[in-house]
This record gives sequence, C-alpha cells and structure tokens, in this order.
Amino acid sequence: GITAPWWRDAIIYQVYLRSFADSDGDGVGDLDGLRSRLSHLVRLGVDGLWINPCYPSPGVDHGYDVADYLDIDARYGGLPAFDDMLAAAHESGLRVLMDLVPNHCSSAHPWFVAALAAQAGSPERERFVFRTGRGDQPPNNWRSVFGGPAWTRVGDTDQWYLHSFDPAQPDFNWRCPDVVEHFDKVLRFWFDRGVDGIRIDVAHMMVKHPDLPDWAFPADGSASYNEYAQNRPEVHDILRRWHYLAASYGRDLTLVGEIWVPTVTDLAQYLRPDELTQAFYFDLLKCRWSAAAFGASVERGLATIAATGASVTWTLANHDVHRSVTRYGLVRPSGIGTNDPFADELRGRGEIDLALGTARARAALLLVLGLPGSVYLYQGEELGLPEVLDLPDEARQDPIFFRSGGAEHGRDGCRVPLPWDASAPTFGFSTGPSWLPQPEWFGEYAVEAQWDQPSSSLVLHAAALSLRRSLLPALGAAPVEWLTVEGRDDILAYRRGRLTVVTVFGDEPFMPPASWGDVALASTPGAVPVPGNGSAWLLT
Ligand code: TEU
Repeated sequence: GITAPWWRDAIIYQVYLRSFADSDGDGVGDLDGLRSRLSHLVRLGVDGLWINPCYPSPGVDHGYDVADYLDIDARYGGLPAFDDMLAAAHESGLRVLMDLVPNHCSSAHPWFVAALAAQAGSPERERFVFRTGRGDQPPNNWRSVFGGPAWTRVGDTDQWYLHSFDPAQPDFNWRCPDVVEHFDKVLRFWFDRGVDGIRIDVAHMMVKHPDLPDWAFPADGSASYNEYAQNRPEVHDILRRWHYLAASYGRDLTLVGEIWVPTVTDLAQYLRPDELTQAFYFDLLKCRWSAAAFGASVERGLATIAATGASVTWTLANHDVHRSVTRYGLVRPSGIGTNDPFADELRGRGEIDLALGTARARAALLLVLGLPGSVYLYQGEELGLPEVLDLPDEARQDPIFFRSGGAEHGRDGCRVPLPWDASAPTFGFSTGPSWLPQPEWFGEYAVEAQWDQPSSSLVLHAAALSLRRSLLPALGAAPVEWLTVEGRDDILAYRRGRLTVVTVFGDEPFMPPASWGDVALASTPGAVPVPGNGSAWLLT
C-alpha cells in the first residue's frame, strides 16, 4: 500500500498453505515451502499475504477446525517455521495476516473434550451451545451451512450441541466470559509475534439469538438467510472490543472480516470507525458477466462502503468458490437449483467455455485493479488456473461433499496444489504425492513456464500490479467517474484521475477512442482473437 494506513489500497495474496508449496515431501504444503517461494509473491508485486488457518487441527475442514489457537500445526513446521517465514516475509517487504476462527473450534479442542465429559449445565458445557432436544428431535430447526441439521446429539442423552458447520466444529457460546477472554489472549499472542493483522472467519456469526427460536425456512427447501443464527447486533460488541485491542498496538494492524450478509448496507455496519478496518466485498464476486451487474455492484460498493470512511476490499475468488475462469466461462447454466443464483458456479454444473472465461477473468482483474480500495488475490488465480471439476470422488475431502451425500462436489476443485514447474513430479509442488491429485493439464499453467510467455496470466498480473503501483501516488483519492459509449450498454468504462479503465462485456468488437488516453495495458493479447467480449484496457 502507498496511502495511509497501508491496508487501504494493499494487494493481499491469499495463501492456501496446504496447497502452496511443500518442503518435506509429505504432500502437504508447509511454512518452509512458503518461505522458499516468497520470491514468487515479490515478483508478482503484492503487498502482503493472508494464510489460511495453520493451527493444530484434525483437518476435518482443513484448519477451520482449530484444536489449539496458540500454536502452529507440526505438519506445517510448528512455531519455529512460522517465525522464520514471518521474518523472511517482513524482510521482503510483505505484510502477513493470520486467519482467526472465533465462531467454532475443533471437537478435538481440549475445551470441547472436557465439555463432552462434563454434566449438562456444567461450566465446561457453558463455553459451547448445549440444549435439550425436543423428544428425539434437535432443539430447533437450524441447518448447518454444510448440509443437514446444525445439532448433534450427545450419545443417547437428551442433550445436543450446536454446530453451524460440520459436527466436528462445535460453535462457541460467546455469552460466556471464558470465550471472550480466551480470544483476547489469542489476538495478543499473534500480534505480539509480529503479524500485521487478521482475517476473521465468519465474523458475523459468533452470537446467536438468545432463545434459539425456529427459523421459518421456506417449505420448498430453497436457500434462506437464518437471521437468528447470524448478523445479530451483539456481534458488533465483540468486533469493537477487538478494534480497541488492535488499536492499542499503535502499528496499523488490519482486521478484515469474512462476512456474508444480505445487503451491502448490512456489510457497512461492520466497517464503522470503531469496528473492522476491512470486509471482503463478496457482492462483486457474485455478479454474473454483465456490464450492468458489475457497474451497479461497483457503484454500490463505492457509495456504501466509502460512507463509512473505509475503503472497499475487492475480491473475485477465494478457497470457497469455483475458480474465476471457470465461473466466468459458464455460458449455459444447468437450470437446476435456480433458487440460488450462485449454485451452478459453486457446483460446477452447466456448460463452460474456458477460453471465454479466461478472457473475462483477465478483464475483471484490470477492472478491479483500477478501482480505489484493496484487492485480495487467491493463490493460483494469477496463473489463470481453472477449477478442477473432475476430481475422483475417492480424492475429495471437503465436508460439504460428505454432508451432502456426494450431491455437491464441494470446494476441493479450487484447492488443488499449485503447479510450479511443468517438468517436475507434482509439477514442483512436492517430492511426494500431492494431497489432492493434480490433473495432467496442470503443467500448462506452471509458474516457471508462464514467466517466459508474454501473453500469460502471470505476466498480465505482474504488469497490472506494477502499473497500479506506479499510478497510485498520482491517483490518491481521485473518485470514479463513469464514461458512456453511445449505443453500447455492454461497455463499462470509468475514469479515475489520469487513469481510464474500459471493459467489454458484449460480443461486438470495440476499441477505446484515442481521446480516452494511450493504452498502458490490454487484457487481450493471446487470450481472445478480436477485442470484444472479455477485453479490458488500462489507459493513461
Ligand atoms: O466460510 C464461511 C461460509 O459460510 C462459506 O464460505 C461456505 O464455506 C461456503 O459458502 C459453502 O458453500 C468460512 C471459510 O472460508 C470456509 O473455508 C470454512 O469452511 C467455514 O468458514 C467454516 O469455518
């Protein structure tokens, strides 16, 4: 970042650690592997990295089931490897964000083990959400995000515990002071160690309605936002507490929330000056390829988020959704599950045109990089990796796959280990077999080959980031002004100071007029034959 505080315009690279680089041949990425590849992030030109959870964990949800918040899993190298990586990152000028998982822990966490061994009504159980069932049925009708009921029965007793995700991820009771105090300690532990901020997992979910009432789910089984289980007013008290805890360090720590709420106005509530510094803007990630949808989403983000004083945190992909070239390549949705506009992208159904998806993802990158705010880039997106849609069922590990009885494929396809070198075993990821199998064609996307191809996704990313960095000081706080093209509602164009960004969403060819500036970077070379659908330019 160049403007203060640093995170306002930072580009942060998301490291899905177990799939980034493996140093010891066990087929699982680790912190020494990350340290040895930090030069990739420096050459790419990002400002920092966020690492998905790497605490000791049984790995049911790959680290989002934490067994000890004050340590690093031995598989990743333990605390010494973390400290080495952090020091090396800082030496390279990269900031480092940890992932905090405060809504739930692992069922192997000592607190939950003690709670199961204790009596109903005991202080051990008070740290979680245990309730009496209704006969043979759970205490209420809430559903787990991963499918099935949000409650699991304790043996053959009448007691059940709440889990918003997998049964191996029991929800904490945030009305219990032990929990509040423990997380104060956790934050201090990592801030004292030198991290530059934290990404907060489901930062809108920690507190539930005190009476845990049934939610009126639609009878047809369609998706419904359970307002008793998330986005409760009390959650803001916790975030405010963390705001002041972080502020007391006096070194611009960032708190970035992963928050799924119905509207952008809801999201802005989390960005009040005494709460989070950032929150992922998923509104844009959910847009189908259309100038009107992208334009309205960008405008909504800028207007609503800017009103809080925060900057927008643009994000086009992460470890929970299909890779962007696959999502943008969806030319014909399957028509199944139409009540959920995101279903086909998430489930990998429908017909996909990868060449088109690739062109569009390249264009979308330029579109967001010109905007004011920060951008999170998920590992492998810089390589233009497609989703691996055809993983064998035996290889799949996502709890969503198991909880849905195989009806949903889940998120493994965007978590396949990175290809570094086309000619090495596991494409240079590990000297052993990789934890998820990589398809043959992954070699075409290897990092080393891409640096030598002027038209590669990696070269485009590096060029765009470098151009953005050089323009930032001049752009300052310049606002976004929309430009229109007579008769072309498929063109989205904006000017910001001396930068103009143009994106084509329709099929008719288009070239930006010379009066808009000189082309500093085009998204198209090698990606589409004629500038048209999925082309973008940065002009100065
Ligand atoms: O995700 C929260 C979440 O609710 C969704 O992203 C969800 O995983 C997805 O919509 C399912 O289709 C966070 C983490 O990013 C995710 O990896 C974890 O599994 C989840 O929390 C539980 O910790």
